[in-house]
Amino acid sequence: SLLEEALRSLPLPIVPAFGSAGNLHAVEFVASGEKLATASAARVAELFPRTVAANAGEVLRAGQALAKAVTGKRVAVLFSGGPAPGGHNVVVGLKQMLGAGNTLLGVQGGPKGLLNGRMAPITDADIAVIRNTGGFDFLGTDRTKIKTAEQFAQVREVSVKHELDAIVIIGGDDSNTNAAVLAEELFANVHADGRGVQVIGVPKTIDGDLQLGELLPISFGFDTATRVYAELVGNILQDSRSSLKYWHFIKLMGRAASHVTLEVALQTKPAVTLISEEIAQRKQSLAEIIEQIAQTVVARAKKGIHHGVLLVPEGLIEFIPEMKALIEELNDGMAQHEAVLAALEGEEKRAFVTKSLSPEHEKLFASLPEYIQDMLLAERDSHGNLQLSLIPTEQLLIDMTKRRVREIADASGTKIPFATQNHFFGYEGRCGAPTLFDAAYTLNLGLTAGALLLAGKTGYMASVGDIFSGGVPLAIPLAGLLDVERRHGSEAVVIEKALVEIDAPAMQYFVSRREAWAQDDLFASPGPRQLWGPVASQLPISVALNRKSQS
Ligand code: FBP
Repeated sequence: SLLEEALRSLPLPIVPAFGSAGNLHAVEFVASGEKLATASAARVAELFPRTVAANAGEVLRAGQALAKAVTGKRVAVLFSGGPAPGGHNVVVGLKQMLGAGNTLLGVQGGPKGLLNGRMAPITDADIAVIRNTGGFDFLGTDRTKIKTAEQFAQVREVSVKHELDAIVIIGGDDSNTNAAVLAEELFANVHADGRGVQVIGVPKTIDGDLQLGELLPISFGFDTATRVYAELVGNILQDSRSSLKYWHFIKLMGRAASHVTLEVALQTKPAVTLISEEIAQRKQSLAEIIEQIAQTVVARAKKGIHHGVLLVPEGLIEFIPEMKALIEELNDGMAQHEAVLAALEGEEKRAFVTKSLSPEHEKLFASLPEYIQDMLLAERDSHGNLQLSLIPTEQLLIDMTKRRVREIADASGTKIPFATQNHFFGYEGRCGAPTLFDAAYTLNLGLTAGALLLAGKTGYMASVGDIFSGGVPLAIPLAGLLDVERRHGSEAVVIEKALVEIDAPAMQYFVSRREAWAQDDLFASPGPRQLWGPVASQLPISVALNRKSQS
């Protein structure tokens, strides 16, 4: 498109440590003085002995320019998990930092493509085409978890066959866990001369749940995706105020965490916004949530307002304590009866599961509409996640609120109009052209990943700190982020998701205003994201608010 053409030539800022666009240089990475470890550090040291010994949990920051140019490296790069705007620019930055003296290979189709050795060199012509464009379509992506001995052997074989010196994994928490595991597996003795394969992760996800304060203020893609959703929600808010007849229930993507929903609420100020983490903290039941929504509908109706917008995070269902307990029991049961369930469908499957549940969960499960029951029984992804984006939570809330509003109307003998529309904004936000923030951030993440490889590092996640004042390339030791949990009776290594913190400034700001937004139409419609002009460099509101309190 014309826009894509214009964006390809858009200049982007480069962090001072790497020089300038026309004169890039690699750097040494030096200890920052900050160390990372989780409560599982001792077990992580047993499971990841070589990377833990080499990296010692130390965060590194860019130092002086490398004294000698590094050449001859062969590096494979892959996307992993859901797409996020800016991914292409990571590849651009990586290619620029590796320069003509090294080879960058693009892995097609994510981790599965790596296992199958599907890769080809990335050329300068490719880079010119993908620069500043949205999507992961250049290489494709998937969600394969690399965990078995057979898969590790496959990666070794592929590394030998393609003479790989390094692998860069662009992904979220699960994918960076993959990166940590591979870094340990491939630490040494992959090639005949005893060399290993370096592995570096790059923090991606629109969900915003890969965060680490100043070290990693936000994952890339969050800014663009929330701006796309905020534009759509803003348009709907204006429509609802114009046509004066609908309540719109909108589910927003973001997996477990409510960062996306909170950010969109801050940008658009709708009548009702549910934040999963707060619901969990207050231990609210589904019935209590419905009561809260119904009371807002009734209060607005009393003022003659028969319209409104409600935002619901896609992960809500897992945060309602009773539903969480039900899902946990279902997860265990489904793992236990995997073979039997695989042969059943529809009514038979629901009946089998219902009778295998404990009495309290049997009742709760039976009370849910079939479309929710079916989604709770759907296959988990290869990381064991419930496929939240497929669960029509917004429809469930509509159905239950309708029932409650009708009861209130009947009891009071009044008429309460409550016409609804449901929406899910998810996939439409993951591949848009990156905002200036995401475009610049990802280019510099790519440069940082490349510089880490040239500096001989492995087992780190690339990051850019101090993004509010020029930016400093950082290396976060992946093993320092790992936790060890027990899942279904065995050990699971995970990077904990960063959830919305209730006492963080962004959440507190929202809490202090939501009552006013509920009572009247005080919405904002931010319009389309801007790539030029006065508001193009605006930061996500939640990131800016939370950062303010740290400075
Ligand atoms: P990751 O970035 O963590 O991979 O996930 C992003 C995401 O968009 C989630 O918000 C959503 O729950 C999920 O992907 C949807 O997955 P899929 O693309 O497999 O339907």
